[in-house]
Amino acid sequence: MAVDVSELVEQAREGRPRAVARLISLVEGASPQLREVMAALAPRCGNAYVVGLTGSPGVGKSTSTSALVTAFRRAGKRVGILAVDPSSPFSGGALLGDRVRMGEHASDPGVYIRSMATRGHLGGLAWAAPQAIRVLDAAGCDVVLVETVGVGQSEVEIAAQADTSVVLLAPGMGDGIQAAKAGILEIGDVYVVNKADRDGADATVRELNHMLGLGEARSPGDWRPPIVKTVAARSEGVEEVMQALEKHRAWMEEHGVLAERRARRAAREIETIAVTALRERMGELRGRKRLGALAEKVVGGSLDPYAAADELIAGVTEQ
Ligand SMILES: Nc1nc2c(ncn2[C@@H]2O[C@H](COP(=O)(O)OP(=O)(O)OP(=O)(O)O)[C@@H](O)[C@H]2O)c(=O)[nH]1
Ligand SMILES: [Mg+2]
Repeated sequence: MAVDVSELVEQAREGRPRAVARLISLVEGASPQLREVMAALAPRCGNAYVVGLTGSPGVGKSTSTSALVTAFRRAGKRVGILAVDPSSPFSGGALLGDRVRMGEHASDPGVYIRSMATRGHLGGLAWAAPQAIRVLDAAGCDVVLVETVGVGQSEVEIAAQADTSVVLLAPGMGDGIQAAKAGILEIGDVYVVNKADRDGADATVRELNHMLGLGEARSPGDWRPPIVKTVAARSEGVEEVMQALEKHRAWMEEHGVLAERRARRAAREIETIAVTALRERMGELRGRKRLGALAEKVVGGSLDPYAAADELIAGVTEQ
């Protein structure tokens, strides 16, 4: 059913949660009206500070997010929370858990909470999350917190979409430093060792510190990711995380890194949308046997594969 997009955008800007929810649903459902939505949102985007939180399942991302929301709210900020589940086509399960952990914010008009499943989308996480972030940004959120379960590639993807990436670890999970080897050492701007009430937190901090120091020598002025110990369940250490975020943001602004990251993010977003559109169009051509016809010519020797590929590309871009 067609929706009055400009009215929805207007209502979202006034901070009406149902309008924000509707807009994100249009994004999630890859609505044909998406172009219209994005065109209407564009002039209102660019104000939100986007913080990504990643880490293994159960490390305490939602609990930490909730504690951070409390801190940001105390500072008078409007906050959007996007819980992205890259492994599931349904977000119901994650949502239920988060309702419990984020319950205290559910009735706060200055907070939007949204779960999002990205599997099954062409382009997946890289495509869907930035669009939802834009909705929250345009709706006047000063901060958008994006929680993603760390399953390999998704960590890297979400880090690419955030202004600041927070990587969470917990002691005694065994896989913490293993995960670090798998690439999180490159993506964290701030590291949090949560569940510091448990044995082994200091060892995890030491190990992480050691691994972070192994990289090549940094030049003065480079960002050295801090490691913060927290007990998110008791809101301990959350002030330190807030300070680390503030410092990182200030450092990025001072060194032009924030603008650089945002430009890179936009470039990647454009590329993803273009590639997704091309792939869709390619699929249509395949459906219309265009590819099959070209393949027969190549088999028969009347066309070489390069010329056939050129023809296919021409078919993709022609309207
Ligand atoms: N002991 C202890 N438990 C904690 C702490 N923080 C969170 N927990 C508990 O750890 C469990 C998982 O916390 P969540 O915040 O749901 O973790 P998550 O990373 O969001 O989990 P997924 O979204 O399922 O990947 C919950 O039972 C929390 O109560 C902490 O600092 N100490
Ligand atoms: Mg969670």
